Amino acid sequence: MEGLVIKKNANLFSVEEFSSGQVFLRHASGKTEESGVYVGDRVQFDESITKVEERKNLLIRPPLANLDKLFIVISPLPKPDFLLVDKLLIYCYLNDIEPILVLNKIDKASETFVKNTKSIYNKVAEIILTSAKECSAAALSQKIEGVCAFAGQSAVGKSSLINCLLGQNLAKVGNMSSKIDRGKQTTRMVQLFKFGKGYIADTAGFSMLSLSFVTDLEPRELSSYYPDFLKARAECKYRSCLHEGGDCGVIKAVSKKEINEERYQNYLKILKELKERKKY
Ligand SMILES: Nc1nc2c(ncn2[C@@H]2O[C@H](COP(=O)(O)OP(=O)(O)O)[C@@H](O)[C@H]2O)c(=O)[nH]1
Ligand SMILES: [Mg+2]
Ligand SMILES: [Zn+2]
Repeated sequence: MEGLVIKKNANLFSVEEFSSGQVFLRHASGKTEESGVYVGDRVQFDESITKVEERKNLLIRPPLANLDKLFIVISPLPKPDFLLVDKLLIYCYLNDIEPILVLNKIDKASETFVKNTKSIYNKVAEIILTSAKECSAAALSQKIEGVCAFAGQSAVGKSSLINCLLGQNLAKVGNMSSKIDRGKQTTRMVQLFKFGKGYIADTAGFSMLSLSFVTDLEPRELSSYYPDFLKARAECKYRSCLHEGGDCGVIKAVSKKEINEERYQNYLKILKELKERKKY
């Protein structure tokens, strides 16, 4: 039989069989036990899990395989950390994950805030507006397809959105002042919930994706993960331009406001991190 691993509990996996949708509890065996089985894995199984199909990606924290879409959630409050957003976007492009930007708490957002956010990211990713408070998330629920997960700063409303979509209080909602997200929560479990044409990963206990992704990215490759830099990059004098100075199309585009200034500044910060990492 063939199925999808939707839950892991100690050594026991819940496998949803593809054709019947029936869920079987199975252990990994021999080779698959050695190499590891993760939530999101497509597997072959009989009395136990005998084979893990090739993965398109594997996140380590939270442990999740074959992620298709990542909803990057931001809100007017807490104020968006656009550096984190940009890192998550690169993470997605590197791992063959479709990023979608979710602007939550629109019940609290000013028109200017919405307009500014759209102007920064309209060339980069699809943007969806939601209010988890009013459970206004129709645009979001239509986008659920394949294995989907949520990421973003603490208190932007990830758990609230998941609860709104699933119609039950599965994910623990925190308040703005409590320091719940990391460490304190005891459930470090990832589970997939069927929703629409896909699954929603409830990654309770993980405030955001582990961002150790950048290690194997060459500094000069970085700007190829910036769709909004694409046109300007063609104007750089040198093909290996890092867009830090000199005769650079990207810098010109920033001064003409064709590329967002903050996005460019954050690009420089990520570039610096990559260069420093390379030194060791
Ligand atoms: N006004 C408003 N508050 C929200 C919205 N979504 C979440 N919140 C509140 O923001 C706080 C953090 O929400 P939570 O879902 O725990 O955020 P998470 O840390 O990203 O999972 C809670 O007090 C929620 O009630 C929203 O759309 N509008
Ligand atoms: Mg949460
Ligand atoms: Zn350049």
